[in-house]
Parts: sequence; structure tokens; C-alpha cells
Amino acid sequence: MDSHRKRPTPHALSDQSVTLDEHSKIEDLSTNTANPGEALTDNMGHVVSDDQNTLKAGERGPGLLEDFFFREKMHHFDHERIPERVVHARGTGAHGYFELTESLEDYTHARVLTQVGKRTPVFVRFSTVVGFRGSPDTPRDVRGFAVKLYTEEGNWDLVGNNIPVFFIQDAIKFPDLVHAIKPEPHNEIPQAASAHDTFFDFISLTPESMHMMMWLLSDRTLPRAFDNMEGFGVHTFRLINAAGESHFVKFHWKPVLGVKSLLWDESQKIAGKDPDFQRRKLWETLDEGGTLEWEFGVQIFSAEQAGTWDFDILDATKIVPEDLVPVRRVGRLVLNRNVDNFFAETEQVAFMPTNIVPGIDFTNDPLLQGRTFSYLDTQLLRLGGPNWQELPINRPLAPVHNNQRDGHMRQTINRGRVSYFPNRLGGNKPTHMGDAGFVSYPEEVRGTKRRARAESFGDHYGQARLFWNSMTPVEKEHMVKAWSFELAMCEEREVRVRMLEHLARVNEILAEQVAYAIGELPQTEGVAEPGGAQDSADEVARLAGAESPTSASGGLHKASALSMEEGQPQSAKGRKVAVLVAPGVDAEQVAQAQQALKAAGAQAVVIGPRLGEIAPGVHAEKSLINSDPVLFDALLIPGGEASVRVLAQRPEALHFVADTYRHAKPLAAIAEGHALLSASPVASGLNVLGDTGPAFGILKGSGADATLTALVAALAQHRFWGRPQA
Ligand code: HDE
Repeated sequence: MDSHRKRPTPHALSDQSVTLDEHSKIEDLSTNTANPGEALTDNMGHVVSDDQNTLKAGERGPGLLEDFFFREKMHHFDHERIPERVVHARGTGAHGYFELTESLEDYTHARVLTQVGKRTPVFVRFSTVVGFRGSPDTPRDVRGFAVKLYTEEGNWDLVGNNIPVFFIQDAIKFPDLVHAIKPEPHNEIPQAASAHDTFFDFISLTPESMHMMMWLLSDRTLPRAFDNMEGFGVHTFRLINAAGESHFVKFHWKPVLGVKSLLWDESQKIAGKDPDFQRRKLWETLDEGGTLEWEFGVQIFSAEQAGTWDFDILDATKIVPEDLVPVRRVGRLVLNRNVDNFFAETEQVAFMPTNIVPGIDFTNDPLLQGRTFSYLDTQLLRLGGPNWQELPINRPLAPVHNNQRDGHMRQTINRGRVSYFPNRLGGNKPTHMGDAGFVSYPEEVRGTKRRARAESFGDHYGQARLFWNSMTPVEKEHMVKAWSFELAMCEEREVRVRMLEHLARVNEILAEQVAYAIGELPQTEGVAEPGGAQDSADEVARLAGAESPTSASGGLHKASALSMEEGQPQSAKGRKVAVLVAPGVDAEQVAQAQQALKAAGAQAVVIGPRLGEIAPGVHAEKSLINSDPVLFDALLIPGGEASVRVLAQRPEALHFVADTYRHAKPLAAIAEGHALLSASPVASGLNVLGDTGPAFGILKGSGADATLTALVAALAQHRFWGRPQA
């Protein structure tokens, strides 16, 4: 631990001090919000008489140039678009607050990390990376998790992802990576997908990406909802305390509802059935008064500790396993408010890793160093000029005083004649605060100028193996399928074969199964037929033992907190259950289901053959025509003989049973409802409809109460793997 000058008491900052609470940013934004109002006006406040007809010389005559109402309206419309983000174009934002529950004052003097109980306003934007602004929410992709904290000491942006590592070690490779993964430039295909030649061509020549690739092709990149994913600051940062001592830190967001994923088949179907799936979920939750919540965690370690590990903490392709440094949970993030206007807030918000506050600092991670340039640079193009910091969503709550002036669309009206320093005319204000301001950690740096990569960055496979070893057999099987899908989509055999060589260096069984799936291996005994059973017992058993020796992993063979199946919180909260009804349905059972699920924080969505009243007191809010099993977490079929008879005649209802079954989600049927399960070709004939059913999440009860209790528990369990397939 290095010790440097003690930080002075910031008495000189007293005129700079602000006191904030969780509502401060919303109050600040409200000075710019506008309501519809009464009379229609143009932008200059002139009341408009008729906005539907242009001014013409005679009813059938030519338009007149003097029609300033028309020209202004059309001019504004013509300029409504701004460039979308070059990456992370598709995103969704929300407001909330950050609350510290445990002080980190031993490690940092940042007020936001030392004032326990303080609620700091935040704006968070979740995003996919590759797709265009209008692309669906659910492709296989890394998710951005960008948090802007409007702290008393200025904005702190923690611009992270839902994966703790990155593809490359040095920022200079970022444009290549992004060019390779974006749609191919000659035909702009494919949209929002990594499964194509240019991406895997690049990856096959960039072995440092193999750890990240294991995460990318795991279920981590198919999050069910925003609050079912973790967030990571990725890089190692520094914390500096009041005594000037430095520690290293990794930042984490842990979802209270646990990390949960969709299946690949669901993700693909949802992209068509509801491209706004996650955006809508967030919107509806907050609109109904709900919240999304994460715990804030830190892994803090010293330079001495880091010196004992066989990987470099400046290498963004490596994690610090939680078994080496446990995550201390010291705060929480709560999202509780939708935006008022998507463009003004979510689209115009500008995140920058360089927005940090005193007490936090960068490290020499060469990826982070490059990011410190790119984000500032990109805002100029996207937001059009140097005054984008003044946009309501971007401006800090901490006061701003400096000598910067003018530029496009300047909002601030700076008083006085002084816009330089030093000055006598303005009493030398605003003043430099010396050590009471942001001071970079005075790390001693020495070296020969070189374009080089440190040797300590040289192990590209060790942590990829650690990740693979840490997966459950089912997770491994999903990864085999994901790799098989992605490589099968590559048309160039050379690319596929090069990738197999890298896979073999991670794990031979993984490589062998993928090789078989993409036709690079003849039928061999012991290799399961891919694409058959969802989780064929053979394949799963074989993968259970498929492990590899690790390196660059701090001596660990497996690491905790990597699997999404183990150690995650389980909760029925936020889950949506499809309740299939038709005339004659047992209305009381429907009401009981609505109540029981609501009490568990879940939601029953009544789906009928058509919308409206289906039986006394039973209203269908969705119909078989505009709903689909992939949009729900479970299926419930209430009793009522006539109802079930109608449903059994509808292919959509049978499809509900089939897909819910195939996707390993809970299926519950009460009394006569059992008949719909038996009517489905998928489940009929399989012994899961008997005694073994509950183990597979097939819940058949004669009464509502017991079935609903079992359903709530099954929802929390999320998936039931290993169901026999017809
Ligand atoms: Fe970004 N990244 N990035 N990135 N990134 C952008 O900035 C960049 C990286 C991340 O919701 C851009 O304003 C470089 C890692 C998020 O508005 C751009 C490198 C991580 C968002 C940019 C990286 C991220 C961005 C595009 C390699 C996780 C969306 C628009 C050195 C720690 C923020 C913009 C939002 C956005 C550059 C790598 C996270 C071009 C050069 C690693 C969440 O500036």
C-alpha cells in the first residue's frame, strides 16, 4: 500500500457544498419539463390558427413561402434525428437512487462512498452492444449497464457491462472488434448478431478474447430482465482514502432477484413476438409503482495481494475470482421512476468513464486508458457540440464554475467580464482548490516508450477454462449449443476450423461436441447428437466430467459466482404466468390464482380465445392471437370442463403447453385443466404427467390452493431441466 500526502479538510469548498437527496435530480429536470398546454403555438410563442392546412394562393393554388408556421414545423421535423451510438445504440433508461449501507472510509474519501444512508440520485441506461437503435431487446449480446450518479462532488459514471471481462486488452483494437461484430459492411447483414464470419474471423485471430467468448456464448448474454443481470465495472479502479493511501477495487452490482436467463429459442422468438420485451418489462414495473434493485459490491485489494496472483489486474480479460477476494456488499441501487421523455433523457444521456469523483481514480489498464478518450470524443458527434454537458440529463447537481464559454447552443448565461485565469478583475475566481479538488493519485511511473503488451497479459486460456469448469452440466450443454449455432452460421470453413482449435485449448469435449455439430467430426460413439433433446441425459452426463486444468486463475480450478445455476437468489417476484381460459372456466380458481400470484409479487395474465369477458368476472387481457408462451414464465390451466374442451381445439393453446414444456418452465393445471396437458402431443405419453411430474415442474392438483402454492415455489426455481422429450 502506498501512502501519500494527507488530504486537506475541504474548508475552502464550503461555498461549493450542496446537499442532495434522492429527489434532487428529478427536481432539477422539472425546470425543463413541459406539459401539453392549451393553445397550440409555434416555437416563438405565436398562437396557431390552423395547423392542418398550408397557406395557399387560393384553395387549389400553390403554397406560399411566407407560411412560417409550415416551414418551422417541417424544418424541425427534418432535423429530429441525431446519430445513434456507434455501439450500445439500443438502450433503455430509468431514474432511481444509490444508497450506501456501509462506509468505505478506510479506503476512500469519496463522499458517495462514505456517507452511510445518503441517497444519491442516479440515472441508469441498459443496452445491447451490437444492434441498431431499433433492434430487438433479446439478441445474444453483452448488455451495457451504465450508471450515472449525481453526487455532491460531481457526476460519477460507472459505465459497466453485465459481463466482468472484455474481448480485448488494449483500446487500440476496439474499432477492429466493433467493425468485425457489427453487420458486415457490404450488405449490412446480420442485424444484432455475433454469429457471422467477420466476427469469428477476428476472434479466431485474437486469442485474448477467449475468456470473454466463454461468457458471450453462455446464458449470461440472454438475460430474462434487466434486474436479472449483474453489473460490473470491469476494470480495476483505485480508491484513495483521506490519508492518501491507495487500494485497488472492482465494482459490482448484484441483482436482488438473482441472475436469470432466457433460453436461446425463447430469445429468438421473443425478438419477433415482442422486440421491446425488456424495455416493456422495466416500463410496466416502474409504471405500476414497483422497483428494480441491486446490491452494490466492491472487491478491494492491495497491490501486495495482487502481486501474488498469476494474472495481471490491469488486464481487462481477467476477473479477480470472488474466492480470492469476496465481494463486500456495501450499498444498494434502486430504480423507481420511468423517464418523462425517451429522447431527452435516455437518448441524450452521455456517459463517460472519466466522470469520477475525488477518492476514486483510474489505473493503467490499457483498455480503460483508451476509454478515457473515446467517450468524450463520441459525445461531440452524437450531441452536436461542446455544450452537451448542459443538457438537463447530463448536467451535474454539483455547482459548475469555470471559464469555458460559447460554442453551439450555449445555455448558461455567464455574467461578468472575466473568463480567464488568473484574474484580478474577478477576484481570481473561480479559484483552483489544490488538494481539496480532484487530485490524481501520484503513482510513480517510469518506463521506456514502447508499443508493447506486458508479458503478464499473456495467458489467454486459463480463465476461459476456469469459467467452463465452473458451469453446471446444463450450462455447459447450453454453451455447446451456442457455440454450435454461432459457428454453423459462419460460412467460411477456414474460420470455423480456426475457432475449433481455440476451443480445444479451452476444453476438448467442448471442442469435440461443437466440431461434431458443425460437421467437422464423423459420427463417434459417445458424442451426443446435438439439437435433439433439450438437455439429453447422455450429453449432460458427459459434460459433467468435462473439466480442464486452469492457469492465470489464482490457483483455482473452479470459481464461485460464475454459474447462474448455483447460489443465486430465488424469487417468484416479477414473474408473469399465462392463465389460459375459455367460456366455462372455473372463475373462482382464476380469482384465486390472481390473488395468490399477486401476493407472491408475480402476475397472472388471463388469456382467452378473444379479449373481454370470458366468464362472469373473468376478463381476458390478452388473446391467443396476441400472446405467446415465450413471453411468460409459466403456464396455468384452471379447471372448467367446457373451457378445457374449447382450448384443446385451439392449436395456439396446445402450442402454449408444448413451448412451456420445452422451455423447462413450470406447467400447472387444476382439476379438469389436466386434460389440456394430456391433449398436448408433447407431454402426452410421457411419464411426467404422473408422480414424477413435480420434480419436472409439472404441477397437477385437484384444488387451487395446493397447486398455486406449488406454482409459486416452482416459479422461484425458474427452470426444470432434464424433462423427457417426446
Ligand atoms: Fe464502451 N463505448 N468502449 N465499453 N460503452 C461507448 O460511448 C469504448 C467498453 C459501455 O448507455 C461509446 O457514448 C471503447 C467496456 C457502455 O450510453 C463509445 C472501448 C465497457 C456504453 C465507447 C469500450 C464499456 C458504452 C458509444 C475499449 C464495460 C453505453 C456511445 C477501449 C466496462 C453507454 C457512447 C450508454 C458506449 C467506447 C469498451 C461499456 C464509442 C473505445 C470495457 C455501457 O465511446
